[in-house]
Amino acid sequence: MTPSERRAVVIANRLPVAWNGKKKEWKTSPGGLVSALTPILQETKGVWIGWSGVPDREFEPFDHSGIRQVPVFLSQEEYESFYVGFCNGTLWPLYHDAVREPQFHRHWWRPYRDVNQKFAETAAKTLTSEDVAWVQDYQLQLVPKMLRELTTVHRIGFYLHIPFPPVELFAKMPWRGDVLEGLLGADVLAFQSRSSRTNFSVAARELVGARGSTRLLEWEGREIILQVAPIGIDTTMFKRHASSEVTLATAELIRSRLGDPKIVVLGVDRLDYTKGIDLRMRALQTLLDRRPDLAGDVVLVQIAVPSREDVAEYRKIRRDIEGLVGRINGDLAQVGRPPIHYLYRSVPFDELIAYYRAADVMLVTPLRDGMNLVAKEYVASRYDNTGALILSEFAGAAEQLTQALLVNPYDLNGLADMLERSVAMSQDEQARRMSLLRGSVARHDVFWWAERCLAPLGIE
Ligand code: ADQ
Repeated sequence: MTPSERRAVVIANRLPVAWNGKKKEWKTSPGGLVSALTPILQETKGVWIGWSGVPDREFEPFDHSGIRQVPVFLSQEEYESFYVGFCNGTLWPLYHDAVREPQFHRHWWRPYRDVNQKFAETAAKTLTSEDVAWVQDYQLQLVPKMLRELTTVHRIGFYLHIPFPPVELFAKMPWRGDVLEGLLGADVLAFQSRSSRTNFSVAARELVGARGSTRLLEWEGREIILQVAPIGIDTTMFKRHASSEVTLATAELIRSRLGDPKIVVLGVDRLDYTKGIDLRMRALQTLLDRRPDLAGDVVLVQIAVPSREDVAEYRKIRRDIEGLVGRINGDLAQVGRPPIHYLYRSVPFDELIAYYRAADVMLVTPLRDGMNLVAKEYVASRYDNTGALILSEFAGAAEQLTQALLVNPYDLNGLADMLERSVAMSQDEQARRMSLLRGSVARHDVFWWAERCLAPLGIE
């Protein structure tokens, strides 16, 4: 069998389609991962295994966009303990530098293990010894080992979309050995950044006795490749939409609705405590306190997508941020000219790109982020080399986007300084930095990423 004939079987927490209960149909979920993998899965007659997103509801396997979709059933109870509990209450904060206290509960761990087993068993029914299994993300870290026990699949790959934490933090997790052994079941483990790969290698050597280096580990008589494969976006598609007349007209309209300020600063994030939304608002406040002459000239638009509202910490961060917006606007607004415009909603793709076009400065300030695609989407939309990107050093993207204005988001004065610098940045400096950034984002797009991940698994 040649590499191009090998079937790729993606195993992810969610299917690439979502069930619309009213219309009783499946709709493709937008996103880079789906658009990158769709052609590969179509060509190789691949399969996607994942949860439908609807608890307590059985769905039969079906075909969508030329791809076989195999839904995994999750009960409401499993959704709460596996997904809301262990995935989002334990792993998410632990893997993001414990910026919130991770909760360690045995009654969440057991369902995590059982749900991983269920995914592995569903996949095992489909996988043949010629296939490649490609497991995605932190929800399914035990699946590689389980697949090795249940199948004779050609190769097993795993991709971690979020950071892998330093061993000092990871070591706190009572089930650290099970998680490491689960991951070491893969042939190739891929990470967003060099630091995540190093952290994993150290943890595997120190905590379960794997041998080897940052790039190659030996475990139970097998070799495991550790790869760095930063995820990218479909840059051509972003450029095309960003330069359309409709987008440019919408961008103008956005600026005029904001009162035609001199500088529009933009933040776009899922509303998550890892994204540093509060810190960027406080930095703006610091800047306006320091430079009252900028009031009215500089406005921040923050678009926050509702996220994980079933998790208590997320309801709290929403309240905190909305309180902060109220306080800052209360302190600093002139009538009709608030310094912060806050939108709590998901905006359609076309409108999102118009915001990227309307923004002079993009503020991306996560406390920790696997990659951060928003930073790359902004860069890809600045086809005319205008605009400035302020980027946290703690986003995976900072390893690639070295021409951004890199900041430590915890340093409020430093962040305010950088904001001040960005609003005054000359056209020449903007163009020099942006053209280098655009080159980097275009070279490492989502198709480059998919190829980089799949080639060592035997798919070309
Ligand atoms: P996320 O934490 O969700 O992803 P990010 O990489 O920024 O973070 O991706 C968010 C996506 O949602 C972007 O494509 C963006 O366009 C979209 N989006 C954000 N706000 C939006 C809004 N208001 N309206 C509409 N769309 C919006 C996780 C990891 C990241 C990693 C990705 C991919 O946490 O570190 O980069 O997976 O691997």
